[in-house]
Amino acid sequence: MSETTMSGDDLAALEAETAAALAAAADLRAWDAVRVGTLGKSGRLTALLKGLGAVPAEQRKERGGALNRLKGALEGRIEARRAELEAAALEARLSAERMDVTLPPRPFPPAGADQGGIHPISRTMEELVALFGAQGFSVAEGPDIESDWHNFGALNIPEHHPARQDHDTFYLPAIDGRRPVLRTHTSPVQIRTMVAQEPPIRVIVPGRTWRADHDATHSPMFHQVEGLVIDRGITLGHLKGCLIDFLRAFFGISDLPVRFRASYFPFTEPSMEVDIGWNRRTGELGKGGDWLEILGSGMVHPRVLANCGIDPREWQGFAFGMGIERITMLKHGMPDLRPFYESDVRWLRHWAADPLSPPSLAEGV
Ligand code: 2NM
Repeated sequence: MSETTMSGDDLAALEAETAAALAAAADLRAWDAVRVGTLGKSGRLTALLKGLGAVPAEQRKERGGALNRLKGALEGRIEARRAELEAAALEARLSAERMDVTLPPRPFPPAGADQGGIHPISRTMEELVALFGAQGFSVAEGPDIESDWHNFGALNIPEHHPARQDHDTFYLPAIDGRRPVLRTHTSPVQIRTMVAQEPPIRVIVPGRTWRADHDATHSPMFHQVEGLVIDRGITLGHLKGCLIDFLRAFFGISDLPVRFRASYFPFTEPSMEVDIGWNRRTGELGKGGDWLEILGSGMVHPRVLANCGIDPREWQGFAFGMGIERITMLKHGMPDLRPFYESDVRWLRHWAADPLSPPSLAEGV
């Protein structure tokens, strides 16, 4: 008997065979082969439908109806199996890619591994970003090679100031009669920020700085972080609160004594050195009875604001600056500045921070 004259039993057999083939199809590829072999251009059901024209006219209506019912049934079975296989594939992927987000961080360094770590300068910079970030500061960056105006002139540093003399500043060969400098502080970035942005401004500027100075406590290249806040009605009270909060959080001493002492900088008026409590004999920070100078600060000089196109009658602000090597050495009790730049793997291994545990305020930086 040819396919075109297949009996009702044969249709039932086609349905049963297709159902068995679908059940045996273990993945979507095998499923698609069954679908094509049944409903495709040369599929078994398609061949039966094509043969309908050859069926004697008196049987054709009944035969057509049976084929259409079979077609509906097969389409239903094929679709149901596709849904089943897709759900199984998703389930397999979900369980293969499962991870436990409650696991504690891996220990650092993992046993036997020679893993990299975060350099203490970088770690301190990350902590500064986290702590000042929590006070609403964003981070600004600028070039190491600066114009005289950005590094000195705009900051109200007069022509005769010792910082301008060659023994402090690295000058580069003149271009069009102007000598570029390697920035001696990160303040030129605050200048660039004030020139480019409308107040209110709240930025910190961590970065590399350069001075022609080299001994046990000075390196010709070192790092600073400076901060700048410009808004309406900013006072010395804001400066003090900001820096006291920062120092106590950074050193992890909630009652760390902090003292503000009148000083002088050309770019701030009034200017203040900031001291923290320590014990001179043991080197321990806290209520040790002695004072240690830690940073410089002040209210931004109105002339500096005006130099940057900001009206000092409408806007006021404070700024501060400190050495990153210095606060890092104090925080960790490091005795010597020079190893920071020597790339001695033993020193790095000893002082490196865990790359998998970035500073967080919740745990204390
Ligand atoms: C310090 C101390 C005091 C300072 C001032 C400025 C600017 F650009 F706003 F004028 N930037 N940084 C500043 C003030 C820096 O470092 C010891």
